[in-house]
Amino acid sequence: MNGQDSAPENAAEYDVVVVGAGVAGLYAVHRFRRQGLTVRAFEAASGVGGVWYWNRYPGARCDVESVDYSYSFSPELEQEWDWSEKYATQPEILAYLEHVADRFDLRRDIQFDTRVTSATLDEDSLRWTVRTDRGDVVSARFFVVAAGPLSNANTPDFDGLDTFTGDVFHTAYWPHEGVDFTGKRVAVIGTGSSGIQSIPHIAEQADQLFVFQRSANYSVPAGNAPLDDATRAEQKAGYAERRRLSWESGGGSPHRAHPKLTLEASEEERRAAYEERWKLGGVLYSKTFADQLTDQAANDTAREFWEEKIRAVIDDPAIAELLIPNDHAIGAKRIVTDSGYYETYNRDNVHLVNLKAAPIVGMDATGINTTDAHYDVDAIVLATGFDAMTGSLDKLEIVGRDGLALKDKWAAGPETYLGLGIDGFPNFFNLTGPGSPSVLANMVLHSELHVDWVADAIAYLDDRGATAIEGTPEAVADWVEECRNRAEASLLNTANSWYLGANIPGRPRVFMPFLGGFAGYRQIITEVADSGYKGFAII
Ligand code: N01
Repeated sequence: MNGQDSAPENAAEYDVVVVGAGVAGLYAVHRFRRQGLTVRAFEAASGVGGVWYWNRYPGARCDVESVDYSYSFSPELEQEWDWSEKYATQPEILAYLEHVADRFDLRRDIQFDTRVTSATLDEDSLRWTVRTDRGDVVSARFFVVAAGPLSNANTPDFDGLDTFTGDVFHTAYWPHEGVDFTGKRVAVIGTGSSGIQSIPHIAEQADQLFVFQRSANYSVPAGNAPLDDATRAEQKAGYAERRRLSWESGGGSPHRAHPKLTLEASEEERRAAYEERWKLGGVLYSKTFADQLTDQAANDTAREFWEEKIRAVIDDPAIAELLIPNDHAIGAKRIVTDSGYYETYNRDNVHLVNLKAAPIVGMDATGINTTDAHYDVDAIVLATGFDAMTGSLDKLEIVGRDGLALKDKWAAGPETYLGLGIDGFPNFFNLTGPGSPSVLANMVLHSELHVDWVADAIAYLDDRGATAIEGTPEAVADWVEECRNRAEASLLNTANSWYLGANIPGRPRVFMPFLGGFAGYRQIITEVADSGYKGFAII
């Protein structure tokens, strides 16, 4: 590719091509269209939903409250949709996104079962030529990737996996018809969110369940509950205030950290605060106090409280010992939100396999071999996560100025200005990816924030008769440094997590999300827009 790729003369032309019809892609289609732009979205799946289309494993559920994990752009939509539980299940979130697609008539601008394979800049016109695996070639002024930071599943290169004669499933590509494990011996590899959510469900069905754990994780019970009419009515009546608080928060939900720093609070206050967060459920536990993820001594107090709670529900102290992480601060990897995970190890049919003591050597026809045993199983469930943040982008051949491919430009780690601009890639926007709060924030509001920002930038160009917007190298360099400094001040930088690409062999170790909080980030990108896009070249 030479960076001069112009589309054939008969190629369809759009103002915007969007990759993906998940949470961000759906809103992008709606928002850009509302602005009078022509939009074409390409979606590899047969339906809308993105991660919520693919991740159908048993127990899949969001770890942000349903009332918050929903679009804010339409007050009518907020009022008409009824969530049935505090934390929605995958089928309910998918039903919601399907409703949104229908309600706003989005499907007519989405081409399903079509994967974008490349996007190449025509340096003369500054348009993007986009190709798909179905042979489409289209031309777009703006190329917007809404493929999501957690969409490229990671299947480790296990020796002999293809010789296993039983069934192999990946949590991220679960069969739509579901899987019946009744009477089966099942192995689950991986104890991140996907493993921890699915294990209790698989344990209930399977004859025997072997959980292969390489690293223990911190999980906090969801405290999930059905929502009754009164609660729903109260939530709907308070939506405006709830959203205001969310937009002004560190993570995009309306909850505030305790007013004191961890060690300023008395022991009694601290325990009360942890107890309250415990009841709230899940991932918010890592934000009980504002300094919990920057101060190791503060973090230790949260960890001790967590440990006490968890030991109390596991019958066998030796199993508890294995399930309690000893290699990272609590919250430095995303806290898992579970329903009945630790209690599952009290079942007779559940066996924890400690891969730290005996790693997996490989698979054979009948099961899994570790360095000290063979496990005969009928099915293997890979809950082994994602090549996060940049994995899906790498699969798209995105070629900018001078024929430079994005994956080569980012060989040492992703570099952006505000997560929204990349020098050499004018009019290309990657939504909710590296350089933005991304997965550290409520992804629905974050998607709206990014799409609105891009739509406003397009309007700004159009008002001035300009062709393109492009992050300058200086602004990119400054933002990369800003992101690095913030990461270095945080305990999140110290764990071997997918935030750093540490789960994928060969990936450079770079903390990818921006760690300045959702509200802080929103303020920065809003000020940049208001200043006439400082740090961007307007061409
Ligand atoms: O993936 P993960 P995930 N041999 O990377 C293990 C979001 N999400 O799909 O830690 C053996 O967290 C790996 O071990 P280790 C959420 O943001 C949200 O569970 O690398 N084991 C780990 O235990 C989440 O953080 C929800 O030592 C291997 C596991 O596989 C993110 O997605 C639900 C291995 C992978 O855990 C990712 O979660 C689901 C190997 N070769 C996901 N390779 C909600 O609740 C990997 N592992 C909304």
